[in-house]
Amino acid sequence: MTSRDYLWATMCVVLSMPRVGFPCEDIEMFDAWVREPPPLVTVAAGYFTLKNNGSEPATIERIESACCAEVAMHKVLGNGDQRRMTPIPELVVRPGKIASFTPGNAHLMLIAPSQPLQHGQSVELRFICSDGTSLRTGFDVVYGQ
Ligand SMILES: [Cu+2]
Repeated sequence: MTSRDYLWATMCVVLSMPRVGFPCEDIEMFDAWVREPPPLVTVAAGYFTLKNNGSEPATIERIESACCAEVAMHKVLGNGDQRRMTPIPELVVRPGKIASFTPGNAHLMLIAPSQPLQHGQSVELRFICSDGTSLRTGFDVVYGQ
């Protein structure tokens, strides 16, 4: 086999391989918003809906942002006075599935913002998947709701 034949053979193998997944890049984000916290409150809640349009599960391991000291995923357990929240260590979204963080169900905690979060602003959050891919999304800071 000449080196040219070898090159073609290699290219054919590469082109015929199944597409390798990039889980966080196949995520579509909807309704990403942060509730403006009351004055002097140093934590804010964020909400979103996302869909995994890829062919592999997307495992979101953590979320980063320059806005805040920390961004955590929490779910709400129980109801009424019994309500409490607990961390979500990772969020797995199967292919074609939707995950919704909505009030009373689950939320992001934006902890210790470096500047007050006020309506009209947008904060950029970066969702990081277990394979190292990531997704940046702007969250609109909204008053009330
Ligand atoms: Cu929380």
